[in-house]
Amino acid sequence: MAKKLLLIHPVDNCFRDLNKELSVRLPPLGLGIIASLTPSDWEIEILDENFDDFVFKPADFVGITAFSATVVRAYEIAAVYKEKGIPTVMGGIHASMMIDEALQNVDCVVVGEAESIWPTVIKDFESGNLQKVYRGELMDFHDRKWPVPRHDLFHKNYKFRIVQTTRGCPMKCHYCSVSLFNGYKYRQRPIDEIIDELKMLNHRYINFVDDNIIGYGPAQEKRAIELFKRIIDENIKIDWISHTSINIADNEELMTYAAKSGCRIVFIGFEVEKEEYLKDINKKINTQIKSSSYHEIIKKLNKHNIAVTGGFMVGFDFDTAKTVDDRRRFILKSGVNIMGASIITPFPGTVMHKQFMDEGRILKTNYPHDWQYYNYREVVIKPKNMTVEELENGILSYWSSFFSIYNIIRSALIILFRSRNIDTMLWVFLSCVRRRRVIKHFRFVAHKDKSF
Ligand code: B12
Repeated sequence: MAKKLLLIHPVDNCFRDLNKELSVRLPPLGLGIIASLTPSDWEIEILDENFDDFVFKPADFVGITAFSATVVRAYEIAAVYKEKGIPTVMGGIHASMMIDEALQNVDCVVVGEAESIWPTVIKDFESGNLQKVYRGELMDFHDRKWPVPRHDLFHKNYKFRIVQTTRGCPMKCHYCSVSLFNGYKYRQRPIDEIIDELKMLNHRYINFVDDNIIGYGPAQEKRAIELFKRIIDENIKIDWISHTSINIADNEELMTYAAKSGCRIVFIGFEVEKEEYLKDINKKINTQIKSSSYHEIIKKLNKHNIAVTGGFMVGFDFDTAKTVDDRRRFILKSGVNIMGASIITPFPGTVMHKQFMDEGRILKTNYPHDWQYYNYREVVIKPKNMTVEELENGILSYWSSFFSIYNIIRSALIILFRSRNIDTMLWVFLSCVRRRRVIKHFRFVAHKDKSF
């Protein structure tokens, strides 16, 4: 009889009861890749808590993925299998950074990217020789075929399909764990492979889950243009969103082809509004331009029919209650179409985590229980120049001002005026409405706050 691999995507306790149809959710691509690397004589199922309530399902081997925010739930599920004597393996960013902690909860940990090592894990499992830790290499995807993720195993009700075209980031922003995990080299998938995957998916809505789809220099921007042109030439009709860096607005050709290939929204990490602050957090890519031109960048993209989700952060050591409020005003004035506001969060493995730990300024250290608060929405550190309450109130004020009904309508009208395109306006309007719902839900769950 075929052996069964059960792959589990846990969802953090705060979000489990949110409306299951919400399009802010995305399929667990890592598990789709693990499935595609597993020999064909295995039966594979993905249990996805975004849609299905967890019930025990028999399996020979159980693989679980987790971010820090979802790891508590992941360990709860692992305990169920441990009790039944079914072997468990965990991978993903959290377990990779917290190997010893994970090993207290699962039998085996795959550290880093799994493509190079998963076949060995399966072989060892089959021969009864499963090791405790396996380390994946950072593969160069240029000269090898990526396994096409098993998109067919994801829940059909996801609005977006996800595709990754690059991995790695040469930047060393203090708060981010991406380069630690995916390396400093920007690795690009062959365009032919991406085009084949898009054709196979044959789905309208695509989220390219790259950290920066346009890359970090002229050659990489050229490659992005090539990708967008191929999407157009092959007549692949998609609406897509992705993360990008600020320099997209310096390249007219890039914006033109991105828009023509179906780009609807780009997420740009602006983070903070002053050059000295950007230097402080080592966000080098943004210091190349003046933050006073953030609004020009947004305007340019909007004129190309591309909406901008602006990512901003609060809670740095240079922040006071006043600078936090100044940033809020700056955001409202910047003309950003959708706002992503986060409280700084020292994720495991980052420079920031070490620094805060050394200074004894992490408030939530009852690990693993407290990892669930590491979600960018809750205060887990002791701020330097303000109280925890001031920081909490700060982020609440960002949400209630940006996602007020008045401001959502204002944002929709701004982009309509700039793009003269009703579709683009609707993307902004609906994204803001969805974010408002998520934040409202969060405020209620975390703060029992029904207002707003
Ligand atoms: C897409 C994405 C999302 C999607 C979710 C996608 C999903 N369900 O998996 C959405 C938008 C919902 C999301 C939400 C959040 N995200 Co997010 N997200 C990403 C992003 C941009 C890409 C992830 C991805 O799909 N990568 C591609 C896949 C192929 O890589 P992978 O998952 O790492 O899988 C590989 C390996 O890890 C391994 N692997 C993974 N799982 C398993 C399991 C087993 C058994 C094995 C063997 C191997 C294995 O194999 C895979 C192939 O090599 C990353 C940034 C990044 N570069 O990773 C941030 C990132 C993972 N997110 C992050 C965070 C903080 C969040 C949020 C907490 C905050 C927020 N923005 O609201 C929430 C938490 C979600 C929740 N509460 O449930 C952080 C995580 C830091 C940390 N230590 O936890 C990251 C690194 C971004 C960052 N710079 O801070 N996110």
